[in-house]
Amino acid sequence: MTETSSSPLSPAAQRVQAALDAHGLAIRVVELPVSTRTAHEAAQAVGCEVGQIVKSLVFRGRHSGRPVLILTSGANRVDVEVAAAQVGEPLEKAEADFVRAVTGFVIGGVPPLGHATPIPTFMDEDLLAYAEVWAAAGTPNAVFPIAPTDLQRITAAQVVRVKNR
Ligand code: 5CA
Repeated sequence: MTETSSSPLSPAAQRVQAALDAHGLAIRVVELPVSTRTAHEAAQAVGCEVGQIVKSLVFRGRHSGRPVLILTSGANRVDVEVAAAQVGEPLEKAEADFVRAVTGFVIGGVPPLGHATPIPTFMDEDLLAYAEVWAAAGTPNAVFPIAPTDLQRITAAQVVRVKNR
């Protein structure tokens, strides 16, 4: 076994590492001594552009009550009307308790995969402009790098436009 990390990951980050491992990707979750709670903090922590940070935003279908995950570039704000048109249902921003119940993770650490329940997933097309992006890995100081094409594949995400133009 080739274990390169120096200290064990926290349990929440381990769940994300296991989900990545299940897809056969040689990606290591990194837990940092600094906060990656926001896209700006995460970009600063790993030394990338804020647009390369993947925000894993949970919305709730207004009619169905079902969760929808929108993986958004850290440079963008989701226009809920634009997103709803592509999802096919009016959306509202989810409450923190709902996010925790459906994903199994707390806000600030919600990852794009490895959730407690399956969540239909959409991905901001702007993420595809980068060779590598960084996503949250279960805690507000854990992240992992991934090619956006791999992220799209392992989350089975539908690529969408999330901003108004
Ligand atoms: N770790 C970072 C970068 S990978 C991260 O998780 N960023 S995030 O954008 O995906 O997660 C924070 C998001 O959670 C915020 O953009 C905001 O949309 C949402 N959020 C923050 N506070 C609340 C809250 N009280 N209730 C619902 N959503 C919230």
